Amino acid sequence: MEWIEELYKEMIALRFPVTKKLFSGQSDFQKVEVVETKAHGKLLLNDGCTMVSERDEFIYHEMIAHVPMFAHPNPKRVLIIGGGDGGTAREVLRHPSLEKCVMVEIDKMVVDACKQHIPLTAACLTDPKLELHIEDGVKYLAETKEKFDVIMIDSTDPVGPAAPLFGPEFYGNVKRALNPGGIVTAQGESPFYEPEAQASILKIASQLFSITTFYQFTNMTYPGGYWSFMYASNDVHPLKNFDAKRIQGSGLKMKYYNAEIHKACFAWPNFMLEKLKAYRQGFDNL
Ligand code: AG3
Repeated sequence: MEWIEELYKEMIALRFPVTKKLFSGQSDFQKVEVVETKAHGKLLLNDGCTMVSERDEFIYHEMIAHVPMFAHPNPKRVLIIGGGDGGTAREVLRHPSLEKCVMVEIDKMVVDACKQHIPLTAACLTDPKLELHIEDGVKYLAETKEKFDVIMIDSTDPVGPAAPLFGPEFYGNVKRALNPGGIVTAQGESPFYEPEAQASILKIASQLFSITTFYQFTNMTYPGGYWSFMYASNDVHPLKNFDAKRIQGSGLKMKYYNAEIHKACFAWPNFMLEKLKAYRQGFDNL
């Protein structure tokens, strides 16, 4: 039996039995691989890190997208930075209020490999409401004059091409590109393995936004299983402003996300609260 392995920072390894190798290429930015696995469907890896498995991708993609899309009262314009596999765009595009979704992915090889091998996430990339730019998201945000209601940072780990997506300059431009009432969510790493990276990103956000926190989910294909997104806004509190009836009213059927998950995902155990308390804003006395 052949296996593919993610070795995560010499702390833990994830191994998946491979039934078929579908794609392997070296882009200008990273190694891109798609394999068929025995139990997780097709799996996308960038530089040996698991990004998407067909089996559980719905969890990550529903959570990065629907939490801000249902916290915001009327999201019309959305920007996705990264997200080349298309899963985040797919969930955004389901929202009836959406007028336009701009997606800025740096690596064309990821988009092409997913279009060819993982249509489950990438089929939506031809949707007329989607404007896809193959470009550096850092540069795009520094230059764009467009404004958005929700910005989603669907990145890899904070190394290589994604490293600037975790920095202060980038977040200054995120803030500038948000409409009043805007929300940003971002891939937030592992609470167990990356508490320092989380504190650093929340510190940056807390200097620009008045409501800042992480929210959590669990999946089967990221190291440790326990994973997070960052949430920041100056106006929209994800719990105080939340109208659960909008979920039912939307008619959308989700596999993971629902009103109970929305309310619960902002809850953290004490070891995390301890690490985040200096920069988590807007969640006292709820
Ligand atoms: N983004 C990557 C999440 C981080 C995974 N990290 C890892 N396996 N070490 C996923 C992109 C989905 N659209």
